[in-house]
Amino acid sequence: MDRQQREGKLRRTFESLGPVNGKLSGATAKEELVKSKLPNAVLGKIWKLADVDRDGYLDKDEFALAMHLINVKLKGNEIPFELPDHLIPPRKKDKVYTCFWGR
Ligand SMILES: [Ca+2]
Repeated sequence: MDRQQREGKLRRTFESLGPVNGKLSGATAKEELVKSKLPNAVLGKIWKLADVDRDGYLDKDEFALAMHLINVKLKGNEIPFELPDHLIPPRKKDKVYTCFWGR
């Protein structure tokens, strides 16, 4: 699959889960995440990294990020402890910044 096909598939998956106001609730997103068969502890970690703005919902960017992190793990690589800069959705950068300062 090339990049465009991957993004198309991701978008269809996201839409098929029935986002409300462009966001998936934690419970809805979890249904998709558990399909990866990764342990809950790992999924929890993925969730924390993917919900960049910590609002308890995954929008399309965050969902894409969660799926990416799942792939990283499924390929046998470790999930980063903190999100590397290049993985942060551009539209979320200011929010991440706020989170870091708010710790
Ligand atoms: Ca979020």
